[in-house]
Order: sequence, then structure tokens, then C-alpha cells
Amino acid sequence: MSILNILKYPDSLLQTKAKPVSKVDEEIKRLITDMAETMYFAKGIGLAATQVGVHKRVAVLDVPKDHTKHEGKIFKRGENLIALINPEITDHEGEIKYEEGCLSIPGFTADVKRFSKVAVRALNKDGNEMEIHADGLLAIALQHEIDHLDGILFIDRLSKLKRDIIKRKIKKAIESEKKML
Ligand code: GNR
Ligand code: NI
Repeated sequence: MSILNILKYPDSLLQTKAKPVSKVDEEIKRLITDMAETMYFAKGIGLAATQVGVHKRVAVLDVPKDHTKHEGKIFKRGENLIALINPEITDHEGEIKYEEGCLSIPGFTADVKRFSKVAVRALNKDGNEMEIHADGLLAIALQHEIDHLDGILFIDRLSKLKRDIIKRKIKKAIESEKKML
């Protein structure tokens, strides 16, 4: 097991479109294990291979269920772990705006418009086909991770005005970080 380095915006590798996985072999299983460990270490709810510089269509997610609905039971990491290989949105409905963050753009969030429900078809880590029907935060996170595999960040989904404003803020933050060193 290893913790991988997460690429940060404006690293241009984050704009790479990932290639489909042709065979779910030991290398892909190892990648999934390392990505899950990295996601938990970074306290994220999802991670795409693109974010660790591997341009293969692989993502992991662990979206906590609303534990107010599960009284007395606290969310344990690993319980909702999903690994997706070659994920595709096969159906969608509705619209939702949600304040998104990203491990590749730490410290910044913005309201992003997404489908409120999605059906996603993918292979699991055993190479078997599966379909997930999701709403709520899981639906949002699935779309966010599939975007990464297409080289798209949440800031790319904002209006030009909002995107320019957030990009300027990120640039400023990076510059002041550099001065601190
Ligand atoms: O940890 C994450 N939280 C999150 C919150 C709202 C919408 C999307 C996300 S995904 C993000 C982890 C990440 O950057 N995955 O690519
Ligand atoms: Ni992200």
C-alpha cells in the first residue's frame, strides 16, 4: 500500500483525458488499493486516477450515508467504498446545485450544477459489470470523478465570469504561499 501524490491545479496533467482500461489485472487492483488509501489519507469522498497522474479510467468513491438516518451508527471509512473502472453515465435526470470542493484545488469551493440523479455503468475491481443508480451526494461525486477522467475540473463547469474570479483567487493564494517559503 502506498499514499500517492495528488496533482494540484494548475498542473496541466489534470486536463488529460484518461484511456479506457482493457484488462482488470493486478496492476489495476494495486492502483485501486493505493487510490483508496490516498483518498482516506486526504479525507476525500472520491478520487480519480487522473489526480494521481495515472491516465486510466479508474475512480474510487466513499460517500458517507447520512448518518442522522442511521442513529447510533457512525460512518466508518471503507463501508461505502466503490471502485469504478471505465465508468459511463447511461441515464440522468433533474438538476441540482451543490457546493463542490476538490482535492486538486484545496481550499476552494463553488456551486456547481449537476444532474440530480444518474445511472452509471462500470466494471468493479473484479472486472464484473455493474450499474449504480445514485442521487444526492453520491450522484454529484460520480459526475465529479467522471469529469476528472475527461480532464475536466469543477471550475470548468462555472460560468466564464465565476471561473475567471475563482482562477484569479487561486492564483493569488498560490503566489502568497510561494512568498511564505
Ligand atoms: O472530497 C471531495 N468532496 C466533494 C464534495 C463535493 C463535491 C465533490 C467532491 S469530490 C472531492 C474529492 C475529489 O476531489 N475527487 O475528485
Ligand atoms: Ni476532484
